[in-house]
Amino acid sequence: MSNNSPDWPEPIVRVQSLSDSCIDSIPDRYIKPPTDRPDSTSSSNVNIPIIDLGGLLGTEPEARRSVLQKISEACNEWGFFQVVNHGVRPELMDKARETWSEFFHLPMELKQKYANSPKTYEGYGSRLGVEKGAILDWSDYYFLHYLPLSLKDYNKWPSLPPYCREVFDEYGREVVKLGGRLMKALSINLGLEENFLQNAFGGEDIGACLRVNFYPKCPRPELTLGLSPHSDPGGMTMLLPDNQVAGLQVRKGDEWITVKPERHAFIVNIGDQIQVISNAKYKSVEHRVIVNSDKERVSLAFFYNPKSDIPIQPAKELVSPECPSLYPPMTFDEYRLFIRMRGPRGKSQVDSLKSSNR
Ligand SMILES: O=C(O)CCC(=O)C(=O)O
Repeated sequence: MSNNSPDWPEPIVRVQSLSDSCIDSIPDRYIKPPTDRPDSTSSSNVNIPIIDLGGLLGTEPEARRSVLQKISEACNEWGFFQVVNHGVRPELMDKARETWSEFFHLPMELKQKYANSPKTYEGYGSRLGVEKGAILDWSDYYFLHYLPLSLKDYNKWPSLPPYCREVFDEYGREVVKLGGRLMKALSINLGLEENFLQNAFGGEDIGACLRVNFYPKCPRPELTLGLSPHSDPGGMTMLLPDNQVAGLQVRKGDEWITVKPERHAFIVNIGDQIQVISNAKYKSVEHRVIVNSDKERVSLAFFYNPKSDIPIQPAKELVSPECPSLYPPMTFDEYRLFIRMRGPRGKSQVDSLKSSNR
């Protein structure tokens, strides 16, 4: 998006306000075409893998190997997994989720002070793309930066509820540490030196940001989605889901699998930038969110991203005459502009980067 599109193409409507006023119908803007609507008949018992990271943090080589193996299988088979025993305190996870939930229940005029624009997306938002007339998702969100420090701006973080900045700060620090540990595991599993991905992401200068999603109750959940299918544009996402309400669905072949969150687990997924660096050995996977009529839902998606102005390209170690490089170098800044113009679009964005399409 260019700097000459400083605002949204249409007046912003908060989904939370719609939810309060819609009794048994939803505006046409939120109704998806029939093929994109959730399928109420799917009730699979399958779940994404749940991995105990305890062995990764300890000193026992066999336990470490076994965790690495499970992560490797999950990355190859799903691109998604849950982690428990990950080192982030459960009380901090609960506190962060509760504090954000309180934020979304503040009076609208207080939240509106943080209304965002498509220039940086920081703040309180209700749509992702800037395409005029687009069909919208049934969710509001709050987006903020943790890293690099040059982008971290407390003026753009909420100041209420009291102490929220301290809670969000500690949460960010702890989740960044978890991200660093997972990056090592992924590097080793890709056959790279353990600091490879971290270095390719810019070492200490990575980007880290949070999108808190708020999905209000919806009187016609069968017609809409809380978040349309997309893969995550960044490196890796660590999601803290709602502890009461499921909603995240991951694509597996032609099916959408509803994730059953494990208590105090993070849901981890591979983003487009790791797909690029791994030369598509690992793939970012499409996911979406469904809503329901009797419960709202809150989730915290923490994005662990490359430094935004360095070229991201396949690792030379993973390129050979049999596996030629699939992607040309591109900075994350360039990629993000391209994504944000259009809003969530399944896997079409990363797939269109492939060298052969250019
Ligand atoms: O709410 C969720 O469970 C998933 C959110 C998500 O996919 C995202 O924020 O990118």
